[in-house]
Amino acid sequence: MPIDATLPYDDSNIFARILRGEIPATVVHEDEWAIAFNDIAPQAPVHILVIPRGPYVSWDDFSSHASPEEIAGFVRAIGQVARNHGLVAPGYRLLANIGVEAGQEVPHLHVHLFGGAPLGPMLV
Ligand code: DGP
Repeated sequence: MPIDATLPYDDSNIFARILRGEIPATVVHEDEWAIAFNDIAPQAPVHILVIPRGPYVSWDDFSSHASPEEIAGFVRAIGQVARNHGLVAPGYRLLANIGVEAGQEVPHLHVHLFGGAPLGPMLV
């Protein structure tokens, strides 16, 4: 069920629990500002979710309330993950579902990073 991304942050969500180490995930990157882990249901050979450590539901929330350091750290973490997986030259896709019409399921901002094979055209 897609979430209403305008609701306040709920720290019982699954990614908050991964951040706190309460449930396992295959973490591929972590730093002061972000962590990245493999998606539980990969849709490409590489399918990684990159999330800010801070409690943000949506891009609106993050871009309005995160500090410049958090924003830079999150953006840099995405780039670092792509480099670490050898995706800079072949290329990769970033996608963020925000809110109901995009089908966002987890109410903690996350960017999907897809790669490792030709991905075909974006359908939407
Ligand atoms: P979205 O629809 O953009 O909110 O994507 C949520 C993604 O989160 C979806 O691709 C599946 C993934 N996911 C959901 N639950 C878990 C989990 O417990 N662990 C991991 N690693 N990924 C999860």
